[in-house]
Amino acid sequence: MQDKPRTKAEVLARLKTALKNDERYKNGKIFCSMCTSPPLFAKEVHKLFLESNLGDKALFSGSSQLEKEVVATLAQLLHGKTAVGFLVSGGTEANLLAMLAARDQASTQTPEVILPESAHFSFHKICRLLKLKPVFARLDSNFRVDTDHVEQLLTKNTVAIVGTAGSAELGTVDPIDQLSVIATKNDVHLHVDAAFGGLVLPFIEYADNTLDFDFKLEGVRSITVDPHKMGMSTIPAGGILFRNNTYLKYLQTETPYLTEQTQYTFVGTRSAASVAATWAIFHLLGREGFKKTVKKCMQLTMFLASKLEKAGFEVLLRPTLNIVAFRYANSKMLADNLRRRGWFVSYVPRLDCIRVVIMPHSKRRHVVGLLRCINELQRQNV
Ligand code: 0PR
Repeated sequence: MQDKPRTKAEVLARLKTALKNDERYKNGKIFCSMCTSPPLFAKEVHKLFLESNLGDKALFSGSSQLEKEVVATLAQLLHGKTAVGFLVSGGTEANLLAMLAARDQASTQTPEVILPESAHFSFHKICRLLKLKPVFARLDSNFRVDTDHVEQLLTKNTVAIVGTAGSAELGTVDPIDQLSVIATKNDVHLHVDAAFGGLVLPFIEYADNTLDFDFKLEGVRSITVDPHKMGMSTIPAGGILFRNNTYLKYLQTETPYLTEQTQYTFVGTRSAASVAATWAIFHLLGREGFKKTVKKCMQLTMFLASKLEKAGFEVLLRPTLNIVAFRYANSKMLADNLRRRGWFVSYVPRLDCIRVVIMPHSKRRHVVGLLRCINELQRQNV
């Protein structure tokens, strides 16, 4: 820290330089992120609640009420009549709390968790932290977890089975209905990581119910659902829901000198700003608004997938959610070259493919621009 204070203008000038080096969603070139630009109104609401701390609920009872209402809305969307939960720092913390509850409700000293090979990398961190042994289940030809293999991997030490509703790499939804049957039969905690898909799937009408993923299924005990992804909210806004309040005791920590005597989240001091922003978005858009946004994303996703197919690329699967994955002779090189030209897509080494996430900030003209650049590189054979 320098000795003398600086002027606001000096400080701002330096900050603006930093901001210039950040990519902006509105430029439409970010196709590798699951976050997006929140509606302007949500950003304004965020600012109103900057000082409010959900780590001290009685001091900020208004904000605390907003959190309860956001959780109630999420619970309603996910058919959780008795569900309880919290808004947390993100999908990682949400998954962590679910795994903590799963581990501590079981009595084994050598806990194991069955994860699909496609599980988000947050589970790798969580397993290290909670000393859980990760056991990986194979995927089937549609990149969904092979439920026969899950069943084979069950042991007396299994404390949880994880299924993903909207995998980070491909946007696939595991057969949660079948996992629910297995979990119920074996009395094991089934956690659904719907960090991404949890605010997409409820707004798509599917012909069948094989994509059911929520508390409608009796084996599902907890769900991660993040407003800062397809909820379009400000960061940090993750969400964790439990089927009912019996799981809360595993999360509980005494906070004797605070205005409330218990905390359930991992993070202590917690901003209410993104909670208020989430509340605002839910009310501003309603189900209709979400349906419209999701529909636009899905239409653009299908448009991109079909154009890529026509151009001769191998599209790995018909998109379930708003993610397209495709291969090229040298996918890594194509991703690098796109990036050099300012287009941000992800290269997924595990599947040797390129992943394109179509978020609400992606417009048709941006997708057309991306396709043009891909086609150019393809023609130049680079
Ligand atoms: N579960 C799933 C299915 C996820 O996709 C993610 C994150 C998480 C859990 C963890 O959530 P948090 O990152 O909120 O803790 N998925 C994104 C991803 O890995 C995170 C992300 C978002 C990465 C925006 C980059 C980015 O620019 O792709």
